[in-house]
Parts: sequence; C-alpha cells; structure tokens
Amino acid sequence: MACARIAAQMSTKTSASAPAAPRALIGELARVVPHFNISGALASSQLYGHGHIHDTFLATYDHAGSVTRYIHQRINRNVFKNPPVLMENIDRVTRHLRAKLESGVAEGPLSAAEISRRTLTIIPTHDGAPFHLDPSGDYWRTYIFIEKSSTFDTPISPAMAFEAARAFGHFQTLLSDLPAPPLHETIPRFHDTPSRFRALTAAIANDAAKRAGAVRDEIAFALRREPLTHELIDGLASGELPLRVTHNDTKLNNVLFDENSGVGICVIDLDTVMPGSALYDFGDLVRSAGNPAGEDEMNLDKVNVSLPIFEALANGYIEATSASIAPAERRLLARSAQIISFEIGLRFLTDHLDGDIYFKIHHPGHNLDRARVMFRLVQSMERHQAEMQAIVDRAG
Ligand code: ADP
Ligand code: GN1
Ligand code: MG
Repeated sequence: MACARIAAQMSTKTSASAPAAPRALIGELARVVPHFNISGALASSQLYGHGHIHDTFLATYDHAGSVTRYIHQRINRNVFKNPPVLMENIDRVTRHLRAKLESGVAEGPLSAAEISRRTLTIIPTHDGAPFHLDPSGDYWRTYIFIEKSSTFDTPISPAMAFEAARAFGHFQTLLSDLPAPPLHETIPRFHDTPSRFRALTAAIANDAAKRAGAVRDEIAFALRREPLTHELIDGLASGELPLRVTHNDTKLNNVLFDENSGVGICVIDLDTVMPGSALYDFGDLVRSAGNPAGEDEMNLDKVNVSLPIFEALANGYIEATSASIAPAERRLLARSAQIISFEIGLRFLTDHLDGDIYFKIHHPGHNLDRARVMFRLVQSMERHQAEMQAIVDRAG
C-alpha cells in the first residue's frame, strides 16, 4: 500500500479551511453547546469544512488547562425532514461499528483512543439524547473531532483514491450484518435516478427562478440521456442487484485520512446511511474523486475522468468488498459512475432552476457551474466507457 507516498504529499491538502463564522451564528452556537455533555469551557469556534449541507463548527474547549476539540453541527432541516430518526440511524450505525472495532474483527486490536479515530462518536446531551433541539426548532449534534486527520476535495494521487475506496468498501462490509430493523430512509428516493429526472422536468416546467431560458443547452443534454436513469433502479427492482446498507454520499471529503500514514481511517457524514446499492456508493465516489479537477472547476476542458484514479478506486473498492460483491454489481461498476455523475448533475441543474434552495452555494450560478462539471464528466466517461470496463474486468 502506497500510504507513505500519500503522507508525504499531505502538505498539499486543500480542505477544511476556516471561514470566519458570522457573529450571530457563533452566538447561537454558544447558547447551544452547554446542553452537550462536554467538560470545560468553550474557548473558540469556527465554521469548518467544505460540506454542502449542514452548518459545521470546530470548537475548542479548555478544561483545567487541557484542550479538547469537538465538531458541532446544526442539521439542515430543509434537507432532513426528521432529524430524530436520522440520529437514531447514526446512533445504531456508530454503535455497530464501535462494537466491531472493540472486538478486533474490524481492524485487529486497537486502543480505545484509536477506536475513537475510526468511527464517529456522538457526544450526547446531559439528558442522554443524541441531539439538542433549540427554541427555534433547529437540531444540533456533537461529535468527537478526529485529530490528526485531513479531508480532501480531490485526490492527490491514485494511492489516496485507493484508500478512499477501500474505506467506503470496508464501511459497507462492516455494516453488512447490522441487525434488523432496516435503517430509516432519511431522504426518500435519494438515489432514485428516474425520480431525480422527473424533478428536473418539473423544475423546467415551473421555472421558479426564471432561469430555464438561459440554460437550454444543459437542459437538452440532460433530456437526451433519460434512458441512462433506469439501469440501477431496474436492477434493484428485479432483484438482480442486492439491496444493502450503503453510505449513499461517498464524496472524497467524507473520508478522513490519517495525517501521518495517509490511511483512510474514518468514514463520516452518515446522514444518508440507509438501504441502497453498492453501485450508488461506487458510482458517487468515482463522480467525486475520479475527476481530478474537482466539482468547482470553471475551465471545463480540465474536467475528465482520470483512468489511473478510476483504476485505483476500482481496486480499492473491489478489495474491500471481495467477500460479498455480486457479479451483477461488478459488471455495472463502470456504468454506475456514469449514471451517478449524471444523477448529481441533474440535481445541481434542478437546484439552479429552483433558485438554489437545496445545496449551499458560494457564488451566483454555483449550482449551474457544478452541473456543467458533472455533465462534462459524463461525456468524458461516455468516451472512456470501454477502457473503464476493461479496468474493472481485470481489477482485484
Ligand atoms: P456535510 O453534510 O455538510 O457535508 P459533514 O458531516 O461531511 O457535513 O462535515 C463537513 C466537514 O467537516 C467534513 O468534510 C470534514 O472535513 C469535517 N468533519 C466532520 N466531522 C468531523 C469529525 N468528527 N472529525 C474531523 N472532521 C470532521
Ligand atoms: C452533498 O453533504 P455533502 O456535501 O457531503 C449531498 C450529496 C451530493 C453532494 C454533491 C445529503 O454532499 O448527495 O452528491 O453534496 N448530500 C445530500 O457535492 O444531499
Ligand atoms: Mg460531507
């Protein structure tokens, strides 16, 4: 494993810089944190990370001279309609992972401190609840901040891509025996690509932000590819593809890499862990990590699928799921990358037409820019489909 090489390159990390939090937001945070079971006094806090959904804060606490850090998040309730059941899922998932880590079956023997770097740990409120509901109706949660780790928006090497895929594949393998009942569906039809396509056609018809006229090319690109939307959902419906417990949001920056070794130590952002297809996870990882230019690239000529990165992703994922991956899943790995890249492109374009109501944006037209990147990536994958398939066929 080329982790040493990743570690040597870690100084080029790009993520988790800290924009100053508006004073009002920090004030809200300060009112909320006394409800959590944390020793010490809040010393400082900042907005943290590059997520598109929640308000994420890194907070430092001072307890008799020793310093501890936590992640606090205000859950996006426009996106997640039922935070208590969402937190019930995360509680179950993290307990299951922790039990496997403690028993040694997940990673071999690990110290207690090391176990808390391999899975998210919820810090409950003083009442023992996994979240705090504030008077304005917002839900807040707290996790242990995993020290000496980094996130990346784009991979710096195939070795890092391999590590990310291995981490997500391992995560899925560890959850394969999660006891019943099934997890709650926190966002219904999350990866139902035909439903995402219908949402786009509805957004075009409504034209809520009066933007449809200016994005005719992107709309035409999407409409021409409607047949692509059915393949995974049909495979699940026919039983050809197994329903598993999957992560469903396998962006590269939802893996924490150890700063020293470069190992993908912890899968985070567990809000959408629920029943799904392994192909959602693999496809979404390729759409996020397979394009080294990243989701925000403005020069579309730089957007493409990197075949060395794709190969590393396929090898890492197949290695970590080798005990369970079905032939039908393996056959569709390359195809899933195209389908999920298209699906996320549909979602960005829909949100642009709806007036930017779902994803956080950082400049006007940001969702349109992201949609263009996704569609350019789809085109690149269309061109390289045969090579991607050949890579999967000889992988692992
Ligand atoms: P979003 O759903 O908005 O993407 P995430 O849960 O992914 O929110 O968190 C945003 C970012 O915060 C992550 O990409 C990561 O950089 C950082 N982060 C979140 N939780 C932790 C944690 N427990 N330890 C270290 N970093 C974290
Ligand atoms: C969101 O939460 P984050 O930033 O890891 C989104 C994903 C999209 C992704 C696109 C709950 O991921 O589905 O693929 O943005 N998460 C949710 O970058 O919608
Ligand atoms: Mg995230």
